[in-house]
Amino acid sequence: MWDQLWINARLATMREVAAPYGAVEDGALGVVGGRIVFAGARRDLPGEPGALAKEIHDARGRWITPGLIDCHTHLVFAGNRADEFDKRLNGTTYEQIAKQGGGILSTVRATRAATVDELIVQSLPRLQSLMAEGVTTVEIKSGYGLDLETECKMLRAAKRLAEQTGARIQRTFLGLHALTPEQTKDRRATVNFICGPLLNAVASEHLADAVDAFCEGIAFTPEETERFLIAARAAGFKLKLHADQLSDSGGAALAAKYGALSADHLEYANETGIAAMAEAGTVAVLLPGAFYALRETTLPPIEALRRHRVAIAIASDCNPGTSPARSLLVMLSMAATLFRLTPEEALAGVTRNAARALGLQTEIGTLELGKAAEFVVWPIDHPAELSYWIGGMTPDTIVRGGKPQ
Ligand code: DI6
Ligand code: FE
Repeated sequence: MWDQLWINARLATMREVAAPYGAVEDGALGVVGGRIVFAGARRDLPGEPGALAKEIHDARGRWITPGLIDCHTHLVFAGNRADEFDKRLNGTTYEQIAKQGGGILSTVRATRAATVDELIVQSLPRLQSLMAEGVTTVEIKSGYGLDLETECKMLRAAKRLAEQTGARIQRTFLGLHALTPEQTKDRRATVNFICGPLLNAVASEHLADAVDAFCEGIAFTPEETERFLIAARAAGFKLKLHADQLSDSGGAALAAKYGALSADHLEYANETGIAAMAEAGTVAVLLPGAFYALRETTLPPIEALRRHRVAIAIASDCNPGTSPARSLLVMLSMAATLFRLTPEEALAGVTRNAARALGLQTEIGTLELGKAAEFVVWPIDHPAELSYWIGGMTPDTIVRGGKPQ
């Protein structure tokens, strides 16, 4: 006997098949022990529902999608930068704020001063906002410590958030994010410390699944980034990269060269880098929240990504500076309206392709036999409604670990 059987559902399986959204009308979903044991047409069930499962759930014709995946967030941090937001809108420039010690470094000071419990208390509402919209998997980066103690504290906080909420959380060590004024005095020594003792501490305590770096003119050079990626790959980490966000630094090609799971932002990526990503199977993670908040005018090269058949994912980039976003559904709306993705591309961007951007495509991202039973029942008549409405969509039911929440 199966644990649960969902019937009268319209399944947006998000599998790469001929039907848009991998849709199955009059579908059924069977669950045993938190795994999907059937996902398909009701007529193909191996028996009568009542004889198949202990619990029958009638989806009453509503759409069911895979659990949503936010594959790029910085949601663990202390304090916020609303004051800087206010100053900027009253005429102070980013540069002036940075000179006053603002920007990332003000979040670093607050995060260093916070205990792990305080970090959890402040980060929990941001995670809960995402989860309330059907997000079942969240990637969380470090990067506001810039020292061993605080980087590890952030990653421990992320682990405790997973234990506390039941969310599936992937942790990423963002080892190259920014430098304190002290560290800029000897960049080489700082990068050596990050590529050695700090990376080894994160690896030995199994505090992260992947690493990431901010390869950008205002952050780290391609050479520094490459040294970090080589060291991280040798330590067994999966690789991700903030690439070509504000300028063409060759980040897309660098990510592809080292077989990174994803290259993220990509507003200024060139065609050579995109072709290399296609060759390497590197996913393009687009971050409309940062594009919107920075009032960026250069769109990511969507047509080139389509032409080279690079998988496109969408994420919130939830962070206190360039993307204080707490809604993945609003990101879907922005991906469609600002980046002109189709609603199906946008939904694939937070399901199938987001799973690939985390290296979890065998576990989550589509409604398929053997995958984790993480899915969402929506009060919608068409899957396009998930990017049509500008936020405010509340799921009917969210299933995590096979259990309806
Ligand atoms: N790119 C960004 O836009 C954020 N980090 C990064 O690598 C900025 C984070 C912040 O402003 O706090
Ligand atoms: Fe980011």
